[in-house]
Amino acid sequence: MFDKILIANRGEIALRVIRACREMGIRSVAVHSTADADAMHVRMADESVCIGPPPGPQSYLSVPAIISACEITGAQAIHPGYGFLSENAAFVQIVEDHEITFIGPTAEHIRIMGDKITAKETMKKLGVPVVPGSDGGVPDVEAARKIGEEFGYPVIVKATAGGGGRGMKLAKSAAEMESAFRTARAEAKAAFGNDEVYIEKYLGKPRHIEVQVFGDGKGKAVHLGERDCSLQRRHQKVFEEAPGPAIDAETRARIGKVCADAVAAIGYSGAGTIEFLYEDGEFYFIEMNTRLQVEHPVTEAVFGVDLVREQIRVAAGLPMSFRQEDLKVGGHAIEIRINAEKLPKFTPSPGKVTQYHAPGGLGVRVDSALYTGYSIPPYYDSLIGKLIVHGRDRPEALARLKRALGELIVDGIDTTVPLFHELLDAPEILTGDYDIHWLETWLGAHGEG
Ligand code: MV4
Repeated sequence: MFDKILIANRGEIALRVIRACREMGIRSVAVHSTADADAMHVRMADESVCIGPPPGPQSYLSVPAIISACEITGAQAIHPGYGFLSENAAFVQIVEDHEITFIGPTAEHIRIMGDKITAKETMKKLGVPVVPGSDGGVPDVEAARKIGEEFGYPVIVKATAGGGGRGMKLAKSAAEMESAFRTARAEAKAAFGNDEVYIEKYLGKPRHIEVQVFGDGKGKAVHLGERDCSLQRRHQKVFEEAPGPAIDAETRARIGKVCADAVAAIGYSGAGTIEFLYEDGEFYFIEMNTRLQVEHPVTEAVFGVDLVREQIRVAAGLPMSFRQEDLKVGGHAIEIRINAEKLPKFTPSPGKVTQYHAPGGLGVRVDSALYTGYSIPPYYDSLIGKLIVHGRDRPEALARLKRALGELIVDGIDTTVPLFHELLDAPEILTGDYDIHWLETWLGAHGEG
């Protein structure tokens, strides 16, 4: 096992990894920008290294700075958290070239899943159901029109280098195809330096269901059920839950096995998420994320596992500490993301937190790097905390969420907390009857958006 791990991240996820390290008796190294000298992850780590000025590219995204911090401190492994360098195959390659262990999948697996056409092709071959559409890249408008005719409109044009909602264009009819295709290409070229696009049948009102998988890197893998992350605004998740309200035990076991078998077949190592659109009882693969996700705590709550501990174990060459038959859904968990943003337009609201009090009690977890007196810097994303609740069933989790939200105090800045007080009164939230478009429609009707 490693003696020392460097965490190439900040905020709540850096704390999350430090906590796992401490429980495992592993020393932790925080890295930070000059703007983050007072950040909680710096205080909580055993050691810290300042790696540069506030903008991402000069600190948290600076490969030389992070490798140097490892060399200086003698850290044997790097945990990337999410975002920043977590899905950067070139970074992983450099880390390995320095004989440092990357806590995550191989550069090759990251590369495969980072190219959405290759990812889809790989998953299809492995028996994972995919969205009907073009076989790989679509070279020109003529080919795009053929796909449109073959699958029927509406179709969606997606950038292979995109993902997470970036670089997509809808074509509702043949008349819209040329413009959608050309725009998608041009935008993909400008945003990613890669203009390759593919086309899928557009699903009108699916849910976003993602399956948590975990591999040992030696051909064994398990699944830890699904999360329903349909409640999103502008491709940012807002509210996530496990298990999915629309998924029964039999469906979970079936799609879970398909996913676990697929990642086992490629020798995948560590945590991964296989994203699906789910409509009319069918799953359609869209993307795979090769990182620990923001919303991993809802899975941890219902399965009673520590996913970061497992990531560290398999990175160190140890076996996973559970088998598929040990993993049973226990109760229901919900996470809400609290952002430093001002409603109704979700305007970033950095500044000094004059008072902070985290909720507690039975079934409540708060993952946050906030403290009273902390100044939220303007340079990074606006997530300031996650409130995760766990109950025996969904109604209990919802009641607990409402109760915990009432205990939360964040003064001095604007946050998205008031949104959740309102959201928890919406009938569709109470029944679980929502799809990927429900939240934005609801926000529109509530004067927000
Ligand atoms: C789609 C889709 C409908 N049909 N693909 C958006 C994010 C990216 N991961 C995939 N996305 C979508 N792909 C087909 N064939 C609708 C979306 C989509 C969406 C997906 C998940 C959660 C929220 C969403 C909001 C708008 C569109």
